[in-house]
Amino acid sequence: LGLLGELKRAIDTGELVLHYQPKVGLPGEDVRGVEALVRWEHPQRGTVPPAVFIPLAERTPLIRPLTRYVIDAALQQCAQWLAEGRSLHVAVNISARNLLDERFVDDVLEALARSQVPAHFLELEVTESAIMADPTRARAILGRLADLGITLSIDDFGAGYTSLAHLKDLPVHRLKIDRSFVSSMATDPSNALIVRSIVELGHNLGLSTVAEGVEDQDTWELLGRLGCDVAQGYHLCRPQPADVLAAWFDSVQ
Ligand code: G
Ligand code: G
Ligand code: NA
Ligand code: MN
Repeated sequence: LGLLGELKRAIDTGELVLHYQPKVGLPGEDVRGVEALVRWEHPQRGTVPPAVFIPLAERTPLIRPLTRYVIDAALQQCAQWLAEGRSLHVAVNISARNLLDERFVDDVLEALARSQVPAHFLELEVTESAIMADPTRARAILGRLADLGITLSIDDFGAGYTSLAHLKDLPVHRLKIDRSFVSSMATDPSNALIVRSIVELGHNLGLSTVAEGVEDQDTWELLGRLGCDVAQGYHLCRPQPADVLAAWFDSVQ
């Protein structure tokens, strides 16, 4: 079996596991939700990072069952948190190919029905490049997802090339500022200026802003001064399995 064949098997055997990274509101430090990040616990190769197998799956129809698996697992975890009294929104990354698939909205609806989780607890993160692959079609599918009450974020914002003309017409709710600007903004004034401009652009368009890749306290404080709404990064918490995160949730409550 090649890696792709093994991946196909891995979806059924439970070798794909989700880690979750908290998203924290600024400046109050309230936990808003988590981003689900998939990992492949391969019996021989060890942990295979998503940067290796997601691009592989994205070039094939396998990305559909893979994304379905991730959405299902994330919503099951969300349901468990809700049952424990933790009101956490869960964000899942989706691929360009998911967004171009006629069946994607139905796949999401079925996963919501299986989990019994209300749609507004689900967030989908889509990169700029996935949207720009076919902006008209992306707008239509994102519109249907938004109508269901799902929160939509543009991931890695600023790193791609979303035209502002498209941005103002997209039915999205959040901009996630690319971590290439965020992680060095405390020491690099031009990156701080870019982050500030994206926060203002987002707010002017009625979108909330999320900074990813927050790695130190200076960056956290600067983001607060710039009016950024939410932060995510190693400074706050690394992506971890849900059982490990439980202790972190208790420690910040
Ligand atoms: O978690 P990590 O930094 O290794 O993730 C690397 C990349 O893989 C990121 O761009 C992230 O968005 C992507 N990724 C992680 N999990 C998923 C997933 O479930 N689906 C998709 N499409 N991408 C994912
Ligand atoms: O492309 P996407 O934004 O989905 O990527 C999320 C990835 O970023 C995850 O794989 C996660 O492991 C990684 N990540 C999360 N926080 C930080 C951080 O503070 N610094 C860096 N360098 N990477 C981070
Ligand atoms: Na993401
Ligand atoms: Mn991102």
